[in-house]
Amino acid sequence: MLLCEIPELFAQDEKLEYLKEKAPTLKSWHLTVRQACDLDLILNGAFYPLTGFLSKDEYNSVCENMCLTSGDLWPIPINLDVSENFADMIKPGEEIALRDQEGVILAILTVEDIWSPDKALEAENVFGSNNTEHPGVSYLKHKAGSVYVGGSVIGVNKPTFYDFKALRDTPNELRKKFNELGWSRIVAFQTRNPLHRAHYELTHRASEEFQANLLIHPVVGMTKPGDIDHFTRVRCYEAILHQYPRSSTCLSLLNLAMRMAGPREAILHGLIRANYGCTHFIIGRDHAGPGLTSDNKPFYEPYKAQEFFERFQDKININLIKFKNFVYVEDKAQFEAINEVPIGAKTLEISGTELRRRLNNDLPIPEWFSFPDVIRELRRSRPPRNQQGFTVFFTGLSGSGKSTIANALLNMLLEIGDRPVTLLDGDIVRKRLSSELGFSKEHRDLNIRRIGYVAMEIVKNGGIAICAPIAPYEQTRKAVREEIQSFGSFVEVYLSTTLEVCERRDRKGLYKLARLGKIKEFTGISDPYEVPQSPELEIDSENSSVEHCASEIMLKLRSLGLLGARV
Ligand code: PPS
Repeated sequence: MLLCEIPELFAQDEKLEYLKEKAPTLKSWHLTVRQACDLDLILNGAFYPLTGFLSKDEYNSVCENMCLTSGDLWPIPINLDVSENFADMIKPGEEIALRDQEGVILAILTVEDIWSPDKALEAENVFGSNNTEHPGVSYLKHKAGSVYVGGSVIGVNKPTFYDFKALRDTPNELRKKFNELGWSRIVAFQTRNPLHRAHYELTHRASEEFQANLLIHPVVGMTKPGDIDHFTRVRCYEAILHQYPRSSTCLSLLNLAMRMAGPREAILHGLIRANYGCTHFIIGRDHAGPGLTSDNKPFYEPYKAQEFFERFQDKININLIKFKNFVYVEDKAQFEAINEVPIGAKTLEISGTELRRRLNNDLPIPEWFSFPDVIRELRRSRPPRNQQGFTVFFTGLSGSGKSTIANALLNMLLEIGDRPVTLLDGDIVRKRLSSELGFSKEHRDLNIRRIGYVAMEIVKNGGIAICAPIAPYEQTRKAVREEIQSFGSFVEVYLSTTLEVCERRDRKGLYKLARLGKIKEFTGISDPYEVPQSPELEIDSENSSVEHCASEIMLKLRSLGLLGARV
């Protein structure tokens, strides 16, 4: 039986012309990366039956009962979160233009309602947790705007992608491809990681056991912070595609923004793959799970996603294929599901953390674990830690010694000369990057975010960024840390030199003016400084020389493996 087309939400012909004329006159919302992914999948039918961003009633129904107001199963709220400022500018019934980061108008949304969600309740319902160690909860609480806007959308421009164009398919493009190939049984494999031999075995077996063609369908939208970037992963997938039977395997990329919501997300993944025309869907041990809490407890119990999926199976138009974890059985020189391993047999496993450790330290990775071509790609994009970029982020009161020590560190690292080094000193940044900003909380945060952004770009490209602002707020420092850690290490150095000492030094005479009330909002005097909760290093510069402080930092960097053994 041929697969039919799934409804897309793009305007056509005259209506399209009319909307293109009208769109530039509307108020605009610039989509975040996550919203751009969501909109893409709403418009192209991957999120069918959604017709827009959820309205308030639908949102409540999805959060509480996992269904839309129509009764259709839908597990994850897909919301347009905006700032309070923007929300104040719009009203129900109004049309707004949704633009991508470059300003291209992708769609028009007709505002149905505007409301402030109860995020704690949403987190509990959707993620089963309010713990911000969960990346989905953290995004919800720290990144998502505080107001949601619901309403239907109509597409005016298709999003453009310049990478791996040939591998990006909409549901209808893939359905057409399956029809042309004569595929009617298709098993989809969802992944946000490179494929190693265990994944290869599992997918191969699923396809053989269920006599189904295989769709390798990796997520290239947003995955868990810290994951391997999709460029590297797709090169890895391409590198091993030839291992699969060519006539029954297909690789296609999915522009999904994952929430890491485990069981609920497994259902979303199943619904999406059904929309893509697949008949079977593989779910393993910890599907879309974010891993462990800091107390080593899993956010979701092993195989919980499988159980959950089974409960709703009759409402999902795709068959579940359950798999146990695969381990390598040494005596048999092959992979087996953990429950089928002969008693007493020696098994081998390499966890994601262990793999990262080996890549970071340039250690061997055995061939039973992965394919040489995959490892080559991974090593290319993730050089050992002592060749990666990193950030040293100083924080402390004015006069605590940040600039002086940062400058000494800069010179010590330049002397080594193996990576480019940039110093983003507080004063200099305020002249060159943030000259229009003052010292309110909002402006300080913006200043630190800018520094963080530049540092992230430096680290991404293999350089060393030394940042030396006051950075008085813990939450902002944490946000910058998270952003940078996706690309390299973040070493926070807290200069704990006391206010008394800083004030006694008063090298710039600012404390005096602050005490006289001539400088307002002065950190430590009339503005807060939040002490870092877990910096990598704490230094009190009162009784130490600059050389000593800088060499302490060098020792720390060495102990973290960030400096080569012989430098
Ligand atoms: S922040 O909070 O991180 O944005 O501050 P930062 O950009 O590092 O501050 C840079 C320098 O500005 C001087 N200065 C003040 N500091 C704190 N509070 C107030 N109100 C203020 N006004 C001016 C101060 O010299 C900072 O430099 P350092 O090197 O810390 O002395």
